[in-house]
Order: sequence, then C-alpha cells, then structure tokens
Amino acid sequence: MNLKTVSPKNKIDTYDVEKIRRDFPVLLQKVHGQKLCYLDNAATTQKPRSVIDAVSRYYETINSNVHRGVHSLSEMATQAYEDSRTTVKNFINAASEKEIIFTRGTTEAINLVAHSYGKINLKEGDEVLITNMEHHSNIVPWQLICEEKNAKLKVVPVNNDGELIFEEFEKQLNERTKIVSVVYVSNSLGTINPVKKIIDKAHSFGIPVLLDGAQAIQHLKIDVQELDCDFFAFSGHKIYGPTGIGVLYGREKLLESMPPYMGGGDMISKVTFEKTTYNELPHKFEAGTPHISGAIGLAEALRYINKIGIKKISAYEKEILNYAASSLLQVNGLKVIGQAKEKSSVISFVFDNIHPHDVGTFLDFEGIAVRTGHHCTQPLMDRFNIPATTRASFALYNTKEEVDILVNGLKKVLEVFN
Ligand code: 7TS
Repeated sequence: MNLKTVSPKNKIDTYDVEKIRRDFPVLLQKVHGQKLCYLDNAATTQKPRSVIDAVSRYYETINSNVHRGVHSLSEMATQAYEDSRTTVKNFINAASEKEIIFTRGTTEAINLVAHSYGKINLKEGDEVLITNMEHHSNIVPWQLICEEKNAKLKVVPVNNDGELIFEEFEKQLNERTKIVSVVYVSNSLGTINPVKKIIDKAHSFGIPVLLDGAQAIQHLKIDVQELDCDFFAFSGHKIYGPTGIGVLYGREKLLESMPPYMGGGDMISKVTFEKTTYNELPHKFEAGTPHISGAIGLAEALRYINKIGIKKISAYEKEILNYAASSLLQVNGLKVIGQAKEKSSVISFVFDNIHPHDVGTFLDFEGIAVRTGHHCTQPLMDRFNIPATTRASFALYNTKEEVDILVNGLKKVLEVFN
C-alpha cells in the first residue's frame, strides 16, 4: 500500500464531502456527548435522506403486494419494484433483468447458489474452491452442501500481507473443481483480490466463479459483463440502502439450469398436488412476498451513488485510506494486519497488550464507532494467529479530520492501558 500522505495538490476538488455529509441525518448526532465519528462502514453504511424518504414514500403512497393485484396500488408497487430491478441491472451492467434476483442480502445470495447450483452440480469427490479470507457466509453454505454431497471444500492460502497466493489458486484448480467462490474485497483486511485473473483462469478450466461483492459494490466500479463473473452477490445495506435486501446476479444460462431454492407464492407457474411448474426468471428464485420497500430503497441508493459517480467515490476513499495508513504510523505499537498492495477502505490493527474489545469500548466513549472481533472471518484470524482485530472502515462521507480523531483516540487508549 502507498503509505505516502497525499499532497494537497492531489486533492479531489470536485468532491464536496461536507455537502455529502449533510445528506446523512445519522452523522449529525452526538454519541457520549462527542461528535459521532462513524468508522464501521464495512458492517453497515448510513443512509442518505433520499433513501429514507423513498422508503417512507412507498409506504405512504403505493404500499401494496406485487405481481398479483389488478388494482392501481398493486400495479404501481409492481412497477416500482420491477423498475428497481432495472436500476440494479444497469448499475452492475447485467445483460438482462432476468439475471437480477432480489435476496435478503449477500448471505442469502450465496446460500441460494450453494444449494441450488450445488444440488445439481456436486457429487462425491468434487471440489469447491474458496480462499482463506472468506467471510463465514462464503464458507458455511459451501460446507453444508459439501457435507450433503460428500464433496470437498478446498482453500487457497493467503500470504503474510493478506494477499491471495495466486500460484496456489492455479495449483488447486482441476477437473474436480465445480465452482470457485471468492471474496472481491476482504472485509477484515481490505485486500482487493485479482478477480479478473481468477475468473479468466477458472474459465480456462470451464469452472464458474461466484464473487462475494459485499465489500466491493460500494467502493469499486462493477461491470459483471466486463468481469465475466458467473455470479455476483451483494447487500443493499452496505451500499447506503436498507437492510434485508440484497442481490444475486447470475448468468442467465446458469440460472435457467438451476432448480428453485425456496418454494412458495410467486415462484410458480402452475401448482397441482401431482406436479408444480416454476415461474420464469427472475421470479423462479423469489418465493413469497419480497422486500418491496427494500428494493425501492436500494434503487434510490444506487441513484445516489450515480449522482456522485462511483469512480470519484473510489478515488476519494483511496485518498482517505492512504491518509489513515500513514497517520496510524504515529500510534506506538499499532500493527496493521493486512498490507496488500491493492486495498480498499478497511484498516485492521492490533496492539500487543491491549485487547481489541477494550480499544473499541474506549473509542466509543470518544464518539468513535469501529468494529472489534473476528469480523466473521475466524479462519483468517487463525491464519494470523490472532483472536480479533480493531477495524476502521471508511465510506464516501468520512473525512481526514475523522482519521485524526481516530488517531487521537488511539493515543488516549495507549495512555490509559499502558
Ligand atoms: N461477505 C462479506 C465480504 C461481508 O463483509 C459480509 C458482511 C457478508 C458477506 C455478509 O453480508 P450480509 O449483509 O448478508 O450479512 N460483513 C460484515 C462485517 O464485516 N461486519 O459486519 C458484517
């Protein structure tokens, strides 16, 4: 990572972070009498006023169930829900709305693929390839289906900087590998994986690739056709949208070949007690009443991002990350876990003699929100021989002043605990 402080002349003039901050009501609050310094964005992001309003407006004006009523409200709700799908499709440049499945989040999206794709494609002796830096939601669903099918879960190791060892990935690919499932950006380390290289290599063996995009969608430009990935999963709440809504992108041909994941209303074409036929994509994978207001809120969040521009956001966040990396060098004894050359928006660190939970609790009294713990990546913590880290994670509204507040907070932690 570039540890240089970015000089003022490199400042992105057109990025008005103060104006952006005013769009987020939560950020105006005080916590323990201190100005809130919210640095837990990898866990969830705050919501702009436009998203909050879009959700309220839905309930105030067109609340109704979708895909069933002939009455006006139902038609309007259906239109708004399906328009949201189109907004998502355009945001990630999918080829068709049929490839956009609304889920509860990344976790449900990965479970859907593991169970549906796995059900028809995995048999005894087959392999599923993941990495040592996966979130539990990209480990456990695969373990469940591998156990059922007597298939093997294989893991690509990471080096001491927290980078995936590409040569090991290449070595582990073989004719038994039935799917590769990889995190795009690590939630614990911030490592950006070389996903294009991974996809191209896997495809040379005819193996499909799922990208866990939970920490990528809000920071990087995503074009699923350019990436050529087969599946891409993300959560709305990590990209300034509501909780309880997420997306599975899947290549149409693959989704067509896969059986339904859940059964219920809306996913059927015709039901008799003898046999049921299923609805077309994407509805085949959306059983039951969906999170209509969530989809509408997510689409509004994507419009908010589009208004600023994801590339501008990326550049600004990189500036903040570099500033944080160099500023944290001032804190005695702080050790950064994860020094990948390509990183995004996350810094995890430890102290030799102070537990991360003590660091997090102390910082909270200073108004600073960070996450402490294993971040649902216990195997990765084991790899670094640590139980937990303190993690600061940045979003489009964070400032260099907030990085300074974090550094000062950590200096106070040292005074108190050492
Ligand atoms: N994958 C990654 C890389 C994640 O960071 C997370 C959530 C998930 C999957 C699961 O997303 P969900 O929306 O379905 O829960 N990560 C975190 C985190 O880092 N702190 O809290 C949640």
